[in-house]
Amino acid sequence: MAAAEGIEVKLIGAWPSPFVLRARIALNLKGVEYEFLQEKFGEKSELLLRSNPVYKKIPVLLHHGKPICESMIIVEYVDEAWPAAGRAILPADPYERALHRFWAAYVDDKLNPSGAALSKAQTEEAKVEAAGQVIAGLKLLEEAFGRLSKGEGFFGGDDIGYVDIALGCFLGWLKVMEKTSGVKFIDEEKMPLLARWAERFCAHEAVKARIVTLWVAIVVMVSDNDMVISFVDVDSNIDDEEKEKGGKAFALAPHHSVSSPSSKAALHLHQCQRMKMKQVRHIR
Ligand SMILES: N[C@@H](CCC(=O)N[C@@H](CS)C(=O)NCC(=O)O)C(=O)O
Repeated sequence: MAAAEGIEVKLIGAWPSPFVLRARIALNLKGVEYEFLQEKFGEKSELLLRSNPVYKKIPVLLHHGKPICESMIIVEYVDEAWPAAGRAILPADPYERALHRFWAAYVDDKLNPSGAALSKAQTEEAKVEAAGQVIAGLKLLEEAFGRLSKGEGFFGGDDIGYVDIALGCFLGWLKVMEKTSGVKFIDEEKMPLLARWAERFCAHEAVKARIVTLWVAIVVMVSDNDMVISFVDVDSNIDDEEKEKGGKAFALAPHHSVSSPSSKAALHLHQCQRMKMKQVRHIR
């Protein structure tokens, strides 16, 4: 969105961040217009440092210039600041609210560290162990889904709610991890409720455009223990024909490069060139 004077809601973020995605989904659900202030990786803007001096992390929501930090606090803030817009993100009943907060905290405190451990695992043994922890963590959420959804399509009932946002923001990255590890995390047979939920979540109007761009994050293994992650930034203004052709349509922005000698990085870039078309076709 173009920079505009007088927009009362601004979000400091970066599109590949799952935490930023949480704030965007909440704002979308409430139909709140906002200006997206894109941070560059490896650099922190003066505005970010001033707005979140404690953690210095994205996302930060600026409402009339006042900063709100931490993704799930932003989600709650959006729910409370725009109560009349859209459906409530947290349930009204105090006990139900407590349950939803519990499972959202579980995603950040238990599941997310397991995912991080998997992406850092160096040995086959460590990978198997970490992947097992992610799967065990998701199985608990499969059970929780039965309890929270009350037979409807989302953790939040008949629409996206608090736990949906907390967990769903990682679905793009889970796909990336499935590609790199070869492990199917949300298996349709073992976790049928979560598998169907994930499809519904990604297809939801408040999510669709954003999660799709996340899926073109590309991770390439250049050897067993050497991984390079690049992000292919998709410009939403480009037309479909140009997207199909690739090339000009994308700006390749290498983000992480983990222990990659330059020859491997070159190979990686070559693979990216090929993969991005495949990825784009797949998601369209
Ligand atoms: N607990 C935070 C986590 C946010 C977070 O880790 N953001 C990452 C981007 S995905 C970040 O800003 N990293 C920069 C840094 O760690 O310095 C939240 O929920 O908002």
